[in-house]
Amino acid sequence: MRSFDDLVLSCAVTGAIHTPTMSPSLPITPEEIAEEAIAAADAGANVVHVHVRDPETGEPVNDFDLFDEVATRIRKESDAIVQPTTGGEPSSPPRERIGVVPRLAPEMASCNMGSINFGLYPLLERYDEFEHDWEEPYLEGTKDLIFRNTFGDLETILPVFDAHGTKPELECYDVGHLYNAKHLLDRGLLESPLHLQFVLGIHGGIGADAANLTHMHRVAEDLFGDQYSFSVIGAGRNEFPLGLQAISMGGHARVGLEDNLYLRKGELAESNADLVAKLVDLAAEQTGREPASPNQVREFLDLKGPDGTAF
Ligand code: KMH
Ligand code: ZN
Repeated sequence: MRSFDDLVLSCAVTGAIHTPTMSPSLPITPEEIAEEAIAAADAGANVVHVHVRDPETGEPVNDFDLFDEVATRIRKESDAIVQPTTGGEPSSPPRERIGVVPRLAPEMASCNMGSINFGLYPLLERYDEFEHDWEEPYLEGTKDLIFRNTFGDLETILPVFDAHGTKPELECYDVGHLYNAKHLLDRGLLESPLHLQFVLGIHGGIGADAANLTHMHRVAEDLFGDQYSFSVIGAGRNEFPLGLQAISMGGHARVGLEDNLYLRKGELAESNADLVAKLVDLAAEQTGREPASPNQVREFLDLKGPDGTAF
C-alpha cells in the first residue's frame, strides 16, 4: 500500500440509493447538491462525489447538463476535487453512464469494477408510504437489477477515462473485483498506482464487517504491493466503524448521505457536513490523522488539476 499520512476524505452527497422520503436532508436540486458539497468541503472533505437527480421529483438521472451545473457551482466556491459518478442511475448501461467524462473531463470519476446484484428493496420495509410515485417501484425494481459493468463495458469505458486524463476511482464491491482490477492492469487498461474504493455492505456485494475489510486489504496487498491506495465505503450504520478501521490501517474513507443517512443510531444527519465533521473528529482523536488539502490529494493521486477540466 502507498502510504500517505494525511487523509483522502471523500463525501458522497446524494447518490442514487436513498430516496427523498427517507430523509429531508437528501439534496435534490443542482443548487442543493452543490451547496451540500461545498459545505462538506468546508468541513474537511477534499473529494466530493456527485450524482444528479430530477430537480422536481428527486429521481436519480444521468443528465449531463445537471452534472455540469453542479460541478460548475462547486468549482466557483471550492477547490475540492469534484468526482462525478459513472455508476449513475444504476439500471442504465455503462456506455451511457460514461458520458459524464467527455462532458466534464473531470480530474477523477468513479469506475465500478464488476457487475453485481444491487438490492435496495430491503429499504422498503422501513417506510409505510412514499412522497413520490417513482420511489416504491424504483426500490422494488432492484430485486431484478443487475448493476452492469462487464469486461466488455470496462474495455470500452476505461480508454475514455484515459483520453480525458480522468483518474478512475475503482469501486470494488467484492474480492473478485480486486482480481478484475488486476486483470485490467495486466492488460494495460489501467495504470499504476491504483486508487481503490472498497465498498462494503451493498446488498449483493461483500458484507460490511471488519474481517472482510481486513481480507480485501490483504488481497490488495498481494495483488498490487505498494502500487495502490485504498479508501472504504461502509453502507449505512457501518460507515463510521469501517471508516475508522480503514483510517487506522493507513487507508482513507468516504462518508455522505449517498451511503448513510444517520449521524448516530436513530438520529438522521441534518447535512453531509455533519457526517464529515464527525469522521474528522473521530479520526483525529483515535488516529491523529487529519484530512489533506485538495492540492495535497491531487499530488498524491497524480491528478491533472482543476484547470484541466471542462467546467
Ligand atoms: N454507490 C456506492 C455504493 C458510483 O457512484 O459509481 C458506490 C458508488 C459507485 O458511489
Ligand atoms: Zn456514487
